[in-house]
Amino acid sequence: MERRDFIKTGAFGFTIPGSLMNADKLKANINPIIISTWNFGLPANDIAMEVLLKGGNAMDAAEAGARHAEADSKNSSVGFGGLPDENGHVTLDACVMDSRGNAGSVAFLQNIQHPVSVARKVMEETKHVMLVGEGARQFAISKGFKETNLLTEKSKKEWKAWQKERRTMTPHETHDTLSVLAQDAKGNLAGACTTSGWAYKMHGRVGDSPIIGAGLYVDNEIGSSAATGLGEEVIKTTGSFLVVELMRQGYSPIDACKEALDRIIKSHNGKPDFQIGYIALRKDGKVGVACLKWEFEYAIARGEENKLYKVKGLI
Ligand code: SD4
Repeated sequence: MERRDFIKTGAFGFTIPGSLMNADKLKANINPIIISTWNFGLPANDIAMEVLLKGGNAMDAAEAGARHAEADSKNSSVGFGGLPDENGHVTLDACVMDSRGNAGSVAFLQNIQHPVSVARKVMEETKHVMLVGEGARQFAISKGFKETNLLTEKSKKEWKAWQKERRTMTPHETHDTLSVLAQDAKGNLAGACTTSGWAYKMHGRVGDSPIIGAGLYVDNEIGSSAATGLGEEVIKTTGSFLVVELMRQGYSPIDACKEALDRIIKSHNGKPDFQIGYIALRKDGKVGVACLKWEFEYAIARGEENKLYKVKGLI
């Protein structure tokens, strides 16, 4: 057998996509690029790109983009103004990952407007990766974060209306996580993910967004990926890690997103009734996006250009 064929077939006999041989030789893209989920990814991209164009690194950019959505009271799925859990509490999940493989995360955090920045502090100023609930809140306060009531009058009104029926909402009806993947002028990758989670969830519920490898994963050699949608299903498939690993195996960014979704489609007999979207950014600057159903919007910024795109669901 020729050596080339051997590599393609793999030691265990399964077929590996032909581009595998290139995956570990990816040449880093050095033109700053940002990709973010949903339409509020557009303003997040503007802010993140400003950071990159001023020479900031990918982590600074991703955090800045995420902070923009967290501060926006009109955005009912992230930070201030996020819809609460079934008991009326706004509980936030967020994580960050940088180009050196460092990670930080907070989950079930209350009364702190910028969970993404608390997550970054966990990453940079503690020996841990993840803090949750009251401990995360106390940590934030010790780092100078101010306590804020995150439940706006608008969100309170919607929650009160929901209480009359207490209908189970699916995340795609009410909720959209902001994930930001950034690549800076040195070609380094970083990402951030932030959400108030599934609207009217059980008190204490944590989704995929603060789970490293589920809501977000960054591997500076290969690429990065982030998820939005029904967190429970993303956690069960280690979604973002899977997308990055598939890119390592030679899948293109879009095929990696599709393959990760395909596994979910199969495990739901071809008929999942929820939404999941993945965004992926490969080290060479190539982007891929896919979603399960309906439509999914995402924004890509390259240099001066920042545009919103739509992708249709796989099923
Ligand atoms: C979660 N993934 O908490 C988040 C919600 C979301 O579009 O992204 N909805 O499960």
